[in-house]
Amino acid sequence: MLIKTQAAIKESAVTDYALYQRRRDFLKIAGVALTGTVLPSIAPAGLQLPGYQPDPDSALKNQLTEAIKVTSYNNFYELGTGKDDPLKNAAKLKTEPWAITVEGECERPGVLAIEDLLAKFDLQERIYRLRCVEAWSMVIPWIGIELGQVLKRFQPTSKAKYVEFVTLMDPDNLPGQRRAVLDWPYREGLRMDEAMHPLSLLAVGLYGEVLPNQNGAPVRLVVPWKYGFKSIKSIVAIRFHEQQPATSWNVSAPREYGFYANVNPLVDHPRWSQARERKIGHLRKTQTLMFNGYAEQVAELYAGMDLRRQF
Ligand SMILES: Nc1nc2c(c(=O)[nH]1)N[C@H]1C(S)=C(S)[C@@H](COP(=O)(O)O)O[C@H]1N2
Ligand SMILES: [Mo]
Repeated sequence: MLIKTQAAIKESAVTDYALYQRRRDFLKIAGVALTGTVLPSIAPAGLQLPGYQPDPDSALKNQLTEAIKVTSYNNFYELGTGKDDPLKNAAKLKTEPWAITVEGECERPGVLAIEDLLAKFDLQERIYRLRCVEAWSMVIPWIGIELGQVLKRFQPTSKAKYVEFVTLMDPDNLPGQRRAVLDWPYREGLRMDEAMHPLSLLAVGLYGEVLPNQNGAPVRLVVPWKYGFKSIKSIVAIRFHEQQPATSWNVSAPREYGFYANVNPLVDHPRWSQARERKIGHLRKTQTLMFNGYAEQVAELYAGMDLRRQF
């Protein structure tokens, strides 16, 4: 791992996609290994990202949140409840070795090592807005694999109506898990059609680099039309279910955090409005968009549902 200098940290503070792209091209030409050179963060030392398809056409490419904010203002309760705790405690997350157990309602249950995930699936860059339930948002160039492509390999049966995701349980190392802030391990879930939707991503990197620990290394979910808490970090298990699985936030405060958690400016959180949000790095608040701006792609998944009741 390279030691980051102040200069390297400043250089990472790019907001403009073209600048980010030019810097990457320059590093490639200069033959610099990209991993660990740009982000001011603790990234797993051993992992390397193979080439990926960049996403220069995204309508969000000129709205990227600064890399330094993406990697230093986080929600990752296993590493502490303060926004700056995950970066401070990042080294406490042990990511090597890492594998995901896939089980439940599928023909071919198995264990997927992170190295195999990187070697066997096509990596893509996807610029997505992530909207936290706390009414702030970021725009992040993720690198990952379509979740559906991975799930298909395990051949879910016709009984598989839902899929559950589980975060690493390691209270000896993860300070947050020694306190009962949440029902550990962190668990999340999706309906099968949501999981198979091409927008759903298993992310392994961001800003051209291996995922930093504080952002959920080595592999996390990104479901851009749902509140951030659905995008579970540091996944060790995926389970197919016939029934809707229990999820950590829904168990801890069912009136505040529903199973669906679709971004919806018309349905307020019991303690605050969801109509507006603060883009991190901006002063003025902006209007929150239905399904976080992805309505055209995903609204049909919820046709006929009462989104006030099934929030
Ligand atoms: N395991 C785990 N996953 C998690 C969380 C968490 O505390 N633990 N926080 C969630 C919340 S509330 C948000 S907003 C996003 C934040 O992702 P980021 O820190 O990469 O921006 O991660 C989500 N995934
Ligand atoms: Mo969140």
